[in-house]
Amino acid sequence: MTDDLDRDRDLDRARSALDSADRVFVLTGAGVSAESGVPTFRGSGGLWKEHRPEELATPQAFRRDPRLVWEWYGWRRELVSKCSPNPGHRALAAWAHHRRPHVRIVTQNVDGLHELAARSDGGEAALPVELHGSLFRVRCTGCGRRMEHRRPIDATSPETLPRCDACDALLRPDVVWFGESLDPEVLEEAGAAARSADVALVVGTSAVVEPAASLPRVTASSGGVVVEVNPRETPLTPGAHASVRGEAGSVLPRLLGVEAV
Ligand code: BJW
Ligand code: ZN
Repeated sequence: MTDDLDRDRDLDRARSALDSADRVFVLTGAGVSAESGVPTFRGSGGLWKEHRPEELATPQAFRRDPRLVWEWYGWRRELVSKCSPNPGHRALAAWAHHRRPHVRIVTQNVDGLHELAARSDGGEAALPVELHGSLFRVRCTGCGRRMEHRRPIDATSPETLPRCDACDALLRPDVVWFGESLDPEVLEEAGAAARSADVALVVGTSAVVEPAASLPRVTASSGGVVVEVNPRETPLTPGAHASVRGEAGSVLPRLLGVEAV
């Protein structure tokens, strides 16, 4: 009962902050895609075979065993290509497209589901900034060329892994691994959106991976407030203006006043 009252109070606080905002910076993480069937990284269900994502999402892991890392990414690609945007993605896309305030969606996810939701809503304006790259792009480890790549990955042996047409070097997923820098332009765009926002709406991230986790704090230190949507507490919760406990797919349509289509 108290939980319900707390949730309603936080939902009201979050809604009024968003209603009076001129600019909103939205930061999403794996939790926003959980209801689409995409596994999150941390917590239950975060393991793939016996491996932790933190052990696979590194340049060292790729150098040591590219076949294993490609097998994981191939599995994730196949899984994600069968998933669709959920009501949370769709509510965000519709809100960003049709409503004031000005909204910038920045995601840590590499699944492309925000983009799919935006395109099916007809809203180019709601295309997200992808901080950690894309599952469906590759980068050449030799010549650095980047390209879209959606074909199935044959990871049965090191010899069958995808190679560059131009220089024959091994291709790698075009994602940002631990210890690698984010694309400076992408990070600058996200930072500018965070700095100029009245509200940082943070959805479905454990807020432990930097530099993404610090972006909502940039909004707060520039005079804005943080609104969080997550079933669990995160390091951002104590400083949040409102923290709505719940799943993105049910909270976001209510919070944003947009019925998912
Ligand atoms: C729901 C829900 C539902 C569930 N609805 N919610 C400063 C201090 C300390 C360390 C560092 C630092 N600066 C940099 C570092 C090092 C490192 C780092 O952050 N380490 C920390 C873990 C300690 N950062 C980096 O290396 C970054 N590079 C960098 O900063 O370069 C410069 C530099 C290098 C070295 C040293 C210093 C500076 C790069 C980070 C790249 C992260 N890459 C990954 C993989 C991407 C590719 C791929 O997908 O394979 O990105 S790791 C993984 O974590 C992935 C995610 O995008 C990211 C964040 O995870 P996320 O989204 O938060 O998911 P979960 O699973 O953690 O949380 C899910 C949440 O959803 C939970 O809260 C649930 O409760 C919730 N939820 N269901 C709503 N239905
Ligand atoms: Zn090449």
